[in-house]
Amino acid sequence: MALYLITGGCGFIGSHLASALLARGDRVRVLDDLSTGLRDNLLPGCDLLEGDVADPALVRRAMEGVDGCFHLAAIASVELGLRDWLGTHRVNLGGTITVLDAARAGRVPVAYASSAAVYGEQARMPITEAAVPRPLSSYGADKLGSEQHARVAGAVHGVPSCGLRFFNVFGPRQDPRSPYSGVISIFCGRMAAGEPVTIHGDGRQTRDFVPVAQVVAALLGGMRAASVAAPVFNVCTGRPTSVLDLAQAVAAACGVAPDIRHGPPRAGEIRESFGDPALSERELGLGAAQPLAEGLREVVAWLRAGSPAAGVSR
Ligand code: NAD
Ligand code: UD2
Repeated sequence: MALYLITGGCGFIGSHLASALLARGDRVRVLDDLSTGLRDNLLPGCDLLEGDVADPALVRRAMEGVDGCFHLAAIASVELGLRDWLGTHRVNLGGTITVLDAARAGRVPVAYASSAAVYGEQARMPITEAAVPRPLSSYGADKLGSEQHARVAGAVHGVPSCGLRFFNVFGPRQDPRSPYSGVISIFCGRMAAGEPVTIHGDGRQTRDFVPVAQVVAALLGGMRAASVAAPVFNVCTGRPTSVLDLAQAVAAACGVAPDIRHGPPRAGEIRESFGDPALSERELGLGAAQPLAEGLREVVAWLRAGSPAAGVSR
């Protein structure tokens, strides 16, 4: 039985990871400031250290005696990065360096969340890990910075790590009320309530929507693959979906006719994004991801069952 630290363990992805670790008999310690995460997401048996992932003394304490650290705490929004550049940088890059520094003493392996946002706009689809990263957001730049610091942590300080470049993750427990949430939770929340949705721009931009179960499998594989060479992997399905098609698919999952409005495109919007999963399938042992329609039905069922996040405005 191993003990793992999950930073951001009260959040959407972190709480699914905690369930998986507990289910296989491991112990879980969570560090979270509850800024977007929910105390309700903390499973029985998990210890919570409440505080900031960029606080070195707290993170050192959280790291004591652990066999590995899953680092997920971040301000997970491109839009918030645009508004509060320095504040998000402190958490998104500063937090990662704090975690890597705390892992140094015990050479604790770190599997951490990077993002497809590191790629920015790419000419060739699907995007492979060999593409030259060109982030178009401060959020993406901080994720790329996290990867670079992980490389330094391995080469100079002997900290094993693995970076997971999640594409657009979705699933139950993603907050449908937050305007900074992922598009799927916003569309599902609004359509299930009979409300209109707004598409930013013409809706022909594409994304690679990954079910959260696939992300959890990638994190577990990433922990096994962590090394001082600091590898990074795409976590994606290889299947592009336009935002327009997504709106239709969500409407079908909700059993409603879609009421779609169009707003102005987002600043710095990436037009096309879908990844090549071949490397992560080979190296992390990932199987094919669940089909989108099936995953959407699970989100709608969770919302209709009275999700703890529904009704909570943060
Ligand atoms: P989330 O907001 O649900 O989870 C983030 C967690 O981190 C929350 O529990 C929050 O309270 C906590 N947190 C935020 N700032 C903190 C701080 N200063 N100190 C301590 N805890 C703090 O988001 P998520 O979707 O679960 O994202 C998890 C990770 O995956 C993030 O690093 C995010 O950037 C990354 N990621 C997410 C997606 C996606 O589509 N959801 C895609 C790519 C990468
Ligand atoms: C980026 C990253 C993703 C993750 C996320 C964290 C890329 C390709 N993806 O996701 O990996 O790190 O940031 O925030 O960089 N949209 C609408 N209407 C809405 C909401 C969204 O049209 O009400 C559109 C939006 O303009 C975009 C798409 O839906 O084209 C997806 O938006 P998102 O906010 O879910 O995620 P995105 O792509 O910014």
